[in-house]
Amino acid sequence: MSKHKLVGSAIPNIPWEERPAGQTDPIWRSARNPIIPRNFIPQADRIYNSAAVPFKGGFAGVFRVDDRTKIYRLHKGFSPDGINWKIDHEPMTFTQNDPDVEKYDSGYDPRVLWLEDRYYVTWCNRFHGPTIGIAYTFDFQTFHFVENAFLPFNRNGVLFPRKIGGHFAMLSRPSDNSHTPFGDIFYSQSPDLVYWGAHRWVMGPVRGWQSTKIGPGPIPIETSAGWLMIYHGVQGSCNGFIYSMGVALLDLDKPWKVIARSARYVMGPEELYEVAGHVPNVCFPCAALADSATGRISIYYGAADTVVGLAYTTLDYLMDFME
Ligand code: BMA
Repeated sequence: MSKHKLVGSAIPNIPWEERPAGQTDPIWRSARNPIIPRNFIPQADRIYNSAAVPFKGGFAGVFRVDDRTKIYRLHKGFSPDGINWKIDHEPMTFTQNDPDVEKYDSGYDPRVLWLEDRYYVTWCNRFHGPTIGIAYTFDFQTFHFVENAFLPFNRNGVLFPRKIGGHFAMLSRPSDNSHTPFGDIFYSQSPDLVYWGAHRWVMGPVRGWQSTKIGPGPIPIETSAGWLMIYHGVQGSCNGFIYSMGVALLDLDKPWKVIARSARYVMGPEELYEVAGHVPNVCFPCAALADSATGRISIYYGAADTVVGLAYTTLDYLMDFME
């Protein structure tokens, strides 16, 4: 019986593996990791920071695929169980009729969610530098481009799964045009997903594993106590950045108010496929499925900018970790 309550739908077929005996960490990895290897589809150089959502009794996903020109694009995929995927060999396309907005030709780090009456995809889009693209779909076949949410430069645009105070709501991480050596999480709201404002500061780096920059990860998970935000925290080293996962609890009505935050990382790069690859030492979470019936949470994360991993936890483990 879980102590804390998830708000939202039950996902009876959520991917799940029991916590290994003797495990003391709040999150444990799938024994089948990496669930998507780097060369899973032809011409892929690597497949990593990717997102999944329940769809038609199974799951749909949007995957970051860097091809053998080393250009990153989004590909859709489908799975009956969230673990075994079929990923389209061709990149996704978006309707986009305004000639004054750059047409989608590449993108990365997608997030995907169900909001009110349709699915939305947000991702890091090209518009004179990185910013947040927004598109919607009803069927995961046709994707309608809405707008770029912000001026460049911004990354990690993460929508909330319902309106807050009557507005669409988004977390993001303003950045620079390169491997940004700074970064705080901000909150913004919009009446229509086109015009964004009323920006609020949520939280910034803290000494240790999250001392260089932080960024929102999966779609925030609604609980009776607040929004559960899984995020990434970055620490610099003489050999580059180290990306770990953290967790925080945000106020339900004013999500820029942080109720609790983990002092330690909940999961850091440790396994070989996380510490070795195209970019070593990266665990980059982009999606979480949460089953309100059991409190189970399954997290999809990119490992070493090379492969996709799956990890498991429960609402209680994460809440206890912060308390
Ligand atoms: C960030 C993004 C992510 C990537 C991470 C680690 O700036 O580019 O896509 O996973 O760096 O390289």
